[in-house]
Amino acid sequence: MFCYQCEQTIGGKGCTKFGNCGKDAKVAALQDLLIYQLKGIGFYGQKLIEKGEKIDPEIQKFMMDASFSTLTNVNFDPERFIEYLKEAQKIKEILKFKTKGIEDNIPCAAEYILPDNEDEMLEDARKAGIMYDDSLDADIRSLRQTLIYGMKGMGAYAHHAHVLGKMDETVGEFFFKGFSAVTNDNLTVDELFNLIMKFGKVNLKCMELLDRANTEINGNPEPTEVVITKKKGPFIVVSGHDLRDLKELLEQTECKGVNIYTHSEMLPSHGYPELKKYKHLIGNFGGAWQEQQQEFDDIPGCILMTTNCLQKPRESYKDRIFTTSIVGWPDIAHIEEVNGKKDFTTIINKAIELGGWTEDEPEKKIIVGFGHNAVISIADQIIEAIKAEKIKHFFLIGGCDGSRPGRNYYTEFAEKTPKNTIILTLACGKYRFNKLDFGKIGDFPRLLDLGQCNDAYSAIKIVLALADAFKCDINELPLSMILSWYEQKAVCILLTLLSLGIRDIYLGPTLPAFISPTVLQVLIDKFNIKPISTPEEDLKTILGS
Ligand code: SF4
Ligand code: SF3
Repeated sequence: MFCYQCEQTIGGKGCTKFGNCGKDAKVAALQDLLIYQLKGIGFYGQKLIEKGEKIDPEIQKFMMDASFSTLTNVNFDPERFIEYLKEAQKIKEILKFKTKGIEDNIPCAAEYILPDNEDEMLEDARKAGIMYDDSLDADIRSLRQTLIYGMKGMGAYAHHAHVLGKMDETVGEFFFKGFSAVTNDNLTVDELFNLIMKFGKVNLKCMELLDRANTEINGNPEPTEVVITKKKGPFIVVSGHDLRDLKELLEQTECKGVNIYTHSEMLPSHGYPELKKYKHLIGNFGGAWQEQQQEFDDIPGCILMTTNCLQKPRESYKDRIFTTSIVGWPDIAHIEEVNGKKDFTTIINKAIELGGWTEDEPEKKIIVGFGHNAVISIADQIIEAIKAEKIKHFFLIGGCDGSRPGRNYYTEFAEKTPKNTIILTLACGKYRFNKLDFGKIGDFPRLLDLGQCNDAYSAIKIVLALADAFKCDINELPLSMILSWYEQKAVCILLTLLSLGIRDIYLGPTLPAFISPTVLQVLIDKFNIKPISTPEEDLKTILGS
């Protein structure tokens, strides 16, 4: 196997025998073969799009879901990948039939026929491997992989928008354009780079679509206090990013005496009016995803994993963790949608049987819910505070968490920011420091949480609104982006920020292994992207003192 798609890749180079995430060589091979199939589908689909034909929305959905399934920490179940592979073959044949007559330059991925036998699939997967063609130019490989990882991230966001009833043709069609492009040997480094910038803009559309889906259905997040301590009674902890799953579970647990806790990226759910109205959405449990094996150990309740990031379940909670949607782990109970509904009876009954915590902990709270609507509604006060020099600078500390010790940088950075600066947080990197007290500036808490990584659109909307208010370029704002990456959703967000021309982003804890030295130099030259150094040094560079 060879995989270098995430930040915890072994030795900062690539996982070759077993993934640090828990992915084994078999699943890695099946995922490679699935991406190969998506390239083949992309080729035929793009030909149809160029002829002015529409692609069936079900096929578009398959492209987003299949891409999402290969994202880090989502699905580890070989059976599910074999199903996807078979479905991919059927779709490819349908599209191939519709494009009858194309004879030249058909890529191997398009011509490939999936065998029935699993062993043969695993054998074939070798030629789908990232490093299979060792004569491929390093920069072309780097840019192709960057685009594929971006599309995996967008697959996740498009999936979330789709389950809430929203689809967009430009977004749906990009999967064909992008997967087709990575099979095209004629594309130059410049052409691939330009396509990646176009992708960044398409991903912005996708994030806007998801924001609309979340807020039209659940209302605009509003500042809300969230209990972060345990309450007596049976419970289910909901992890991941899927607000529809959370809502369905809240509906089905009403009056059942089962408390619902958010975990990790589900924390911002407490700010949505249509979710917080459920009194048994009782609080938030635990920290970021990489703490789950300790936090779930012997837990007297159930866990529902709705999306990434799932780690290998320990024996002590294997019988009480459930997956749903695209997420999967072999031999872990999976709740599937049937006729547009999910039946959560099994997990609810199991939670009741386990009995839950036996007493209340002394209560502690934090505040969430500063999405774009909440922040923009107090824009006048923020602008006044900036003009009066009460607020000197904004730091967007956003992105993923992970287990690398270098990630302490983000906590230390937040702690060292001057008292007259505001910290905006986004995604799961904040769980290391969001329970600390940063104080207030006037009426504003110094730490304002914008939401999940899925809410990156909020950050972009706020930045654009501030630039508009000050009649300046976004790069002239007193705002710095200090980003941490781990998986491929962070890749697509970063590409969107770059496509908007945002410069001087600080990126860590390490740089992606799939970025070649030449591509990195292009990013430095065009966007002045900077690897993080120390909090002191970076703060000094940013604030100039
Ligand atoms: Fe390694 Fe990350 Fe790939 Fe898992 S997803 S195999 S940890 S590079
Ligand atoms: Fe986190 Fe997995 Fe990236 Fe949603 S939950 S940001 S890592």
